Amino acid sequence: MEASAAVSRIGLAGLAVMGQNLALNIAEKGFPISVYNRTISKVDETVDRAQNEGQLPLTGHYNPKDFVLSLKKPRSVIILVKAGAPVDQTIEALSAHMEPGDTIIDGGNEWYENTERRIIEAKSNGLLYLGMGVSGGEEGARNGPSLMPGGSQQAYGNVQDIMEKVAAQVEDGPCVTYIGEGGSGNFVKMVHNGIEYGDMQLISEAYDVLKNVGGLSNEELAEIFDEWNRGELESFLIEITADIFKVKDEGGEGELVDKVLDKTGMKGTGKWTVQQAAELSVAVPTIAASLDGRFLSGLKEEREAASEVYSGIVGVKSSVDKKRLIDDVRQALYASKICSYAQGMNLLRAKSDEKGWNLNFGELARIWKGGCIIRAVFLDRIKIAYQRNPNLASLLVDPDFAREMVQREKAWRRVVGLAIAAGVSIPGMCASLSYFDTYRRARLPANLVQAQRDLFGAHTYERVDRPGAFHTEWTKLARKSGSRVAALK
Ligand code: NBP
Repeated sequence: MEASAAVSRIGLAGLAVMGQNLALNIAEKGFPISVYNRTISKVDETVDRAQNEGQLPLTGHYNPKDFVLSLKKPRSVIILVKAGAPVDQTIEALSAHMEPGDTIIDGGNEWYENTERRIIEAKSNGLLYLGMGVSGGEEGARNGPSLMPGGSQQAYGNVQDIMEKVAAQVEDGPCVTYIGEGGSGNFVKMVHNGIEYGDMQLISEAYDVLKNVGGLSNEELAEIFDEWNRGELESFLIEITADIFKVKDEGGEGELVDKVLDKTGMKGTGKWTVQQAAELSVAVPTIAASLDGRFLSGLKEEREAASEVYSGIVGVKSSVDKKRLIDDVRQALYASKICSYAQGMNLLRAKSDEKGWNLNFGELARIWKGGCIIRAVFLDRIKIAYQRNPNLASLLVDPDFAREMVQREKAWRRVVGLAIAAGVSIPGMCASLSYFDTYRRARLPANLVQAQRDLFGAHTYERVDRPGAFHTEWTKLARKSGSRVAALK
């Protein structure tokens, strides 16, 4: 075990799934690293792995002091522990041994306001701080994640060379960029996760329609998803979905996917995304539908009871042309996905405006092209859309995406119509289609809502034909004209 010689370029504290793999990745890229974990068996485990995976330059430490003193100055320490209080406790333990100019980098899925608080606390001790979103799970951490560092730009400068080597690499560079000040890195990662919820929900709906309206087998589904992964939908989530359909149940008949309980877990970043959207008055109906989908999936016993109550409802079964349905679902999935990304990007824009983060949306799309769970070929098109117009009001009005929406609109409506008639719930696709139809219409029935508000609350309304705020005695006038109508009869 290394004693206190300052040999390592960087340190990492917190050696669960993410920390262990990121530490090995950093070591493999040639940066000597020190590691530490509260429970010391994980230190030994990581050191063993470093030996077994190629004698990597990684040294383990059993206490915060030795760990911190083993780092070259200015010191940079990545923390990868459970978000919340464990991060505060880890910072306290480590910062006791750190000096002004040293940096703390929290790589967890942290609430952005916690990061903003810690930036201020760190500053009062002369320390620099980064809140860095890390996406890609275990595999990404080991072989190349997407990294979203926000906070002190000086701190980023100290580790930029490491991060650029460690991140996933795509044709237009490493999947990392300095995101912005404050908690922007955590906020961007949170919205990334919200978009991920939306993608997973939409894919599960495509599966539901193909299976329960189209009657496709798991074998056919595997083939279709493999095929989709060679076209515009090419992405990590489509690829792994194809793989899932191929796995047989080793403990019984058929495929394993049919034996998995239909109850989705979650850790909270999707919920935060929807809460933030509500705070900022930004519509994110597809992401919200995916969150609701997870809530409802949790009511397994209630749903089973309700299915008995409504056992008579079988939906309208019509004969479907399988080939056409498959192609329609592909188009519906793509169009729904564009709406979901438009919502996520607009949420980021609203927060960026509020906080003055000056987020670069094209760069965000670029660093999501590799390493992370939502990595997809389609992100390149989002990058290009924002490069073409950084002030784009919505992806839906980018000329290329608008053309694609028009091309897919009919197929999308056919899928939604068929699913609704058959009684197959597709909340994400419906939410996306309604979002699209609402956004593209110059006139909405909001005139009636305004009139109602003015009638019962004197909230006033604006007119389409002249400026100003107006109030009308709706009830009085209605009664008067009502009696006039009666008199005419
Ligand atoms: P976990 O979120 O499961 O946390 C386990 C780690 O936290 C262990 O190292 C544990 O130490 C440490 N820890 C806890 Br719990 N309480 C502590 C305390 N009071 N003081 C010091 N250490 C404490 O680990 P993870 O799944 O690797 O995730 C790490 C972070 O990365 C989280 O914020 C997570 O949300 C985020 N993330 C995870 C993934 C993923 O796929 N898992 C993906 C992207 C981001 P111990 O060993 O002593 O108990």
